[in-house]
Amino acid sequence: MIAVLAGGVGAARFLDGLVRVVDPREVTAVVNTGDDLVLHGLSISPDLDTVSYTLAGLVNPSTGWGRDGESFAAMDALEQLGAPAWFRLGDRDLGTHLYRTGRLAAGARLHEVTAELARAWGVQTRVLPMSDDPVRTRLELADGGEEVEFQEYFVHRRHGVAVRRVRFAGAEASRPAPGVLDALAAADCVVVAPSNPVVSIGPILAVPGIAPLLAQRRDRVVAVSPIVAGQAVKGPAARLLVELGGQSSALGVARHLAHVAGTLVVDLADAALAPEIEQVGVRCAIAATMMHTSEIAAELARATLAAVQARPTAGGA
Ligand code: FO1
Repeated sequence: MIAVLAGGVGAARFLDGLVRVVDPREVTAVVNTGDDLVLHGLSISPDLDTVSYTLAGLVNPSTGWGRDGESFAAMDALEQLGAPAWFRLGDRDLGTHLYRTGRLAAGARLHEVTAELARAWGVQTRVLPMSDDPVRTRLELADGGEEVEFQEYFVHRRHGVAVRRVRFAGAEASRPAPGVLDALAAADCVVVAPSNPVVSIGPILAVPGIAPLLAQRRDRVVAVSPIVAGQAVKGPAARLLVELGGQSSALGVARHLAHVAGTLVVDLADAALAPEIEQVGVRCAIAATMMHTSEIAAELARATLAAVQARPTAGGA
């Protein structure tokens, strides 16, 4: 069994590769819900949907999020009424949010609704939210100190503003969703997908119980760097690492995740950083990490598993 800590698009592409090299039923994805929001009265879980749409073959391949072949008639109608339209919800995608909102209002828990959606779309991999409880990523802006919600920062302000603090509201009181700790404890290997270490993996690690369990098993935990040659493959990972006092490099990722991950897979372009990464106590493996195709993603998944399988366990087995 393999468990994967997952954010959005990068994680979904990695998972799509992974299920080509191992039985999809042997994989559990533990997905960030810190990006979740309520908009137009609807409960929206972007990373859960990105992962499930991708594994179901329903995702929009050009954006990596939302559904393929979308129309935006409902969005146009909302915009005409003066409702906020910066967060683009396609008509088909809206069906997902209507379903989730209705089921949650009827008393279902987020992990149950997520499983129902995945089953309906024919996803064989187990997709779990990190928690059923609300945890919300909030960013304090460097200029003025205003605190904004994740999607306000990421989409509305196009992650173009400096941040001085990130917090995960609700995390302390949250519990891991049913199945999460069992999956992480039983997994032969836990992969930290190439997602933003601060705002995608950070919220998962902030759910009580998850980071201590991974720290205990760090020999079995392998992360894939989302930073290549000092740049984020997608999104604000590079600048957030720097703004919060770290470095925008694979070495910065190694330092950020060293408490939970014993191994880091870095891109071929970062091979020269291997000695410094090993110096911070993280074993370094090198592979092609730019997932331009499903075949490259599958090859990356294979290399990631090999990196941790090659590592002796504490007992020397
Ligand atoms: N990302 C955008 O850049 N613009 C959008 O309008 C947008 C809408 C959206 C709707 C549903 C959904 O599931 C995802 C959506 N995303 C959008 C992506 C989302 O903001 C990010 O991928 C994640 O939250 C970060 O992982």
